[in-house]
Amino acid sequence: MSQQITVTEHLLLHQRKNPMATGRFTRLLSELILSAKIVSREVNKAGLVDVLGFTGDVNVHGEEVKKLDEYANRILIHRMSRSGMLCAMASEENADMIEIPLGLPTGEYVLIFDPLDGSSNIDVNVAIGTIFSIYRRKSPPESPVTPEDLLQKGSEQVCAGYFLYGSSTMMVYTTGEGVHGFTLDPGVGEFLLSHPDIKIPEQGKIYSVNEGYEAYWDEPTREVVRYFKSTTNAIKRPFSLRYIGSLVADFHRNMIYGGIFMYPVDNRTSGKYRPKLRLLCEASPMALLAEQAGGMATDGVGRILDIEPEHLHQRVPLFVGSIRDVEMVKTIYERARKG
Ligand code: P6P
Repeated sequence: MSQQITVTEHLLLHQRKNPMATGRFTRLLSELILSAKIVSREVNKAGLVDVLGFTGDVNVHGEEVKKLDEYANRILIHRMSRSGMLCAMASEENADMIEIPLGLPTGEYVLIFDPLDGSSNIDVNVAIGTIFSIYRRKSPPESPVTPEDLLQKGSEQVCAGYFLYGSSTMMVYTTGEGVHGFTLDPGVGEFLLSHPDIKIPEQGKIYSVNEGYEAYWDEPTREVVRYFKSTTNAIKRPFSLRYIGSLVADFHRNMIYGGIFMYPVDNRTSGKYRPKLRLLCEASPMALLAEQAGGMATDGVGRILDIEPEHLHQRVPLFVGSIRDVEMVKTIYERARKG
């Protein structure tokens, strides 16, 4: 019989190995897992109940909020507020920091999340996901939470991961000791260890970028993408293009198969070159996972995990995946900067 290890058992194992780890962190992740199970249940029947479609509201980024987005956000805020482990939260769907309601117990952690990333795919049954990032607060306990508690660089994360609502529901996470994947067994309602110690192949064969925006890219970005389509690249043949339009799904594929996911700056919305993906709730957690799995993540210049956030919804360019491919991207941009 295969060794069925649940996330909780895996966490306890981690806790025993890391004397600094406390049961409080395990409790925090257990609450997050319960939230994801509730979201997964709704995502898996989205086609059956009136959860589809737009709420008519827009989020802080001016994007239409679909009911499932809103539902997932509400579930996470409600449950995690009651975990007793957090002093504050931030969500991709909320403009400002989310405080823990008065009267509820608080703790030393900060949770930042994208409740349902890839939501534009909800109505067409394409895999979507929840991305999470956990920090320790910087300010003294019992004192008011400060912006610095949330605006921490990615290398300060104590945990990062995602839930992928696809052909099966998966949880992939790291606490700095490798990356481990669990698959939900709906029969018993447990996430069971299915992908221990995930490692991204050093050299990929897949590139993932929205080629439809080529007209809006700067020349160095066009050169980067040409590299992956050429016959003179590291594998001496064009990479395969795979683009789902759901970061968690594209990223997860590259974690398993290898490859590079790219979201460069483009000038399609304002005439100025701007990034789209958010640093705190998308790029930083994915960057920690990638590095822990032997990969790399850059904004085209430096390490994503070294970026000091200036505001909650800061956006960055993201190139993440197989280390050789990401290093080539940095080389091409550096060559362009030197002229
Ligand atoms: P585009 C989803 O909205 C998201 O934030 C990521 O999940 C995804 O990788 C990206 O945007 C897709 O953006 O502009 O290609 O549709």
